[in-house]
Amino acid sequence: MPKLLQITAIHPDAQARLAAGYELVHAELPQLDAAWLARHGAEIEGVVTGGHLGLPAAVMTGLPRLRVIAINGVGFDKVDLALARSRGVRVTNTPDVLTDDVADLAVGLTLALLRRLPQADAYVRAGRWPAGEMPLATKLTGKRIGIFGLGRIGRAAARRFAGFTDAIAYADVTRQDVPFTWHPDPVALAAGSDVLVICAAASADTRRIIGTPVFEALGPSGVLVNVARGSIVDEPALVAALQAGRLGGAALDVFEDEPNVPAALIGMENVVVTPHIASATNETRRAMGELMIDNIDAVFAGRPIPAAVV
Ligand code: 8YV
Repeated sequence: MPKLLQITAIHPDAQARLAAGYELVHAELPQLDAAWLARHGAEIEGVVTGGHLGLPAAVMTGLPRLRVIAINGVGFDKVDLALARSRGVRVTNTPDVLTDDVADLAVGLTLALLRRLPQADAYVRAGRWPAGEMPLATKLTGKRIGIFGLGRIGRAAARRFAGFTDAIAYADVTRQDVPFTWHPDPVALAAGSDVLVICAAASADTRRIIGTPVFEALGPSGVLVNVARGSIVDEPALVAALQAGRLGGAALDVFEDEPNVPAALIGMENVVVTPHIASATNETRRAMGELMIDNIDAVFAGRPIPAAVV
């Protein structure tokens, strides 16, 4: 049985299937130092990781027999693809099966933020209802929605938001054949949006692309929703814009330095935070795990890989 290094938890059903077909070595990323690699590195033929973790280049280099980096997620921004390619290491991911969940959460976070659902829940639980009604919230229906990144997830989010409004626009590098207004850049998109939803893939091109000019364009009644990657947003600039009241609010599932969320964000009433749960449903995590193992099986069997990045 090939030996795999597993650095992320996967769905229990997928875990059982993985354990039946492979010898598993479990470790956490911080453990994978030079001493660990010197002891175990030569035995490892595959790595099971998450989109949020990827695999540091130093670890990849310390695994001389590595054949596959299997990501239990769609994002591959934390894997050095050029290095993998140069070493003949395949990189696989789990697209499509998580699209619905991520798009669902984009809508859920938007509603949570505008309708103040976390505060409403806390209000009832704290026994405050008998003393009076909550302050009024903000309506979603009819608002102008801007989608930054119209890939699979962005399109799925746009379809969902189309149930709330006719005013949907997007920014992406290329104009697409869709019934939504195209803007070439995120500042122009933000200027015409009440809600800016980040659905783009993380890359060197999108790193911190959502910064002060975008927040200024969104303005004090605009809000930011991020279900993509923390690295796309300039987090210190976001905190500053929210603190100064130059941006109306934010609903965030992803952060620059997970699992660390800036204390300033946690202290704000007009911010909703969730712990990177966009794909975290039983159904979807099971499907991701199955696809991830299909990918690994294909590599070791020499078959075409269902979802190969490299
Ligand atoms: C997960 C993700 O949090 O798909 C991605 O890129 O970030 C998420 O689905 C993670 O990959 C689960 O392992």
